[in-house]
Amino acid sequence: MDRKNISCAKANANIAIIKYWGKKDEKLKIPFNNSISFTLDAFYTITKIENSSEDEFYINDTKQDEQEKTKIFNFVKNFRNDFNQKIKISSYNSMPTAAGLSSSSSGFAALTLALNKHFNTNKNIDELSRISRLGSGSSSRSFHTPFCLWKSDDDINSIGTKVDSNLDLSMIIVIVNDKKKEISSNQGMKMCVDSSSIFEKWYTQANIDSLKMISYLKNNDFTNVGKLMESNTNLMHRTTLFCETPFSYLTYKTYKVIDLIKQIRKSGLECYYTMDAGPNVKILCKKEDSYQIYEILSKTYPKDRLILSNCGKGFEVWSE
Ligand code: 2P0
Repeated sequence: MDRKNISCAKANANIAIIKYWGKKDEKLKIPFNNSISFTLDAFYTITKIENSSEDEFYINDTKQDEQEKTKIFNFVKNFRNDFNQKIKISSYNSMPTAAGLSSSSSGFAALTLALNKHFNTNKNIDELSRISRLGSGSSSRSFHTPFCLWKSDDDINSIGTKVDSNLDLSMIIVIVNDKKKEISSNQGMKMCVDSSSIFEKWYTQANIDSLKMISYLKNNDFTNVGKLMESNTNLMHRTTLFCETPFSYLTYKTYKVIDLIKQIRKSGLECYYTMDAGPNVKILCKKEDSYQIYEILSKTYPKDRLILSNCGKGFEVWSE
């Protein structure tokens, strides 16, 4: 059989239930605070790497511009020793790219895993999580499922580690806007680090939140997991309003979804919201309630704007 020597990896995206918002080391992407995530089965990236006559980078079959290509091939240096060994990288995202749907978390995790395979570098999970972090901070959390803690620590120890829990949860994503965001999360968090008057309050509280969240997860205390997730996202989004030039990722449509979640909760079905660097809303609920909540949401939102996801099953690596 003809072997084409294509190295492939699949990684799930993760959504933070305690947010990463602000780097204390820009270059090494070391965060000010610990964050905790939940991986999604429905949101993933598959990356294929093959030898080529020139370095190339595609996302969803579209050739990427020089700026994107340079960023990615700088990252390739973490695995490639022989610069003459050119490769073609083809990534496929199951979700819209750069719309606050965490495509960079699965993107860099899948790329890291595929590069490790292609160049036979045999790095362990901790090393892969660390290197992936250098590409995109949140991707360091895509190496453990369903819950992962990413610590604010030094370069070696600021990596993803598994958080124990028996909670069986799902997430429903309400897409109110799938366009590429105007202020990237990198720019947004930098603006907050540089000028938000409540930034210190944010990361101090987020570090406290991360410890509480670990204990709620361990105790399978879904009510407190949900409440804490909401207060954490609320404070993260408040930091943007206290910048020298205030801005917000949230829109009127975001708040309409939040109102609906509160109504559903009042009716006795537990569900909680969180938002990232974009207006889309992610709703955390027990898996056993997820379909019923999805059906209620579908009375207000078309089904092509709703994605129901269980937790990710873990990454995969293979060759073709
Ligand atoms: C998070 N976000 O914890 C937070 C919440 C956005 C809002 O992680 O600059 O694209 O590459 O490290 O990985 C955005 O993450 O940012 C992000 P960089 P990245 O999920």
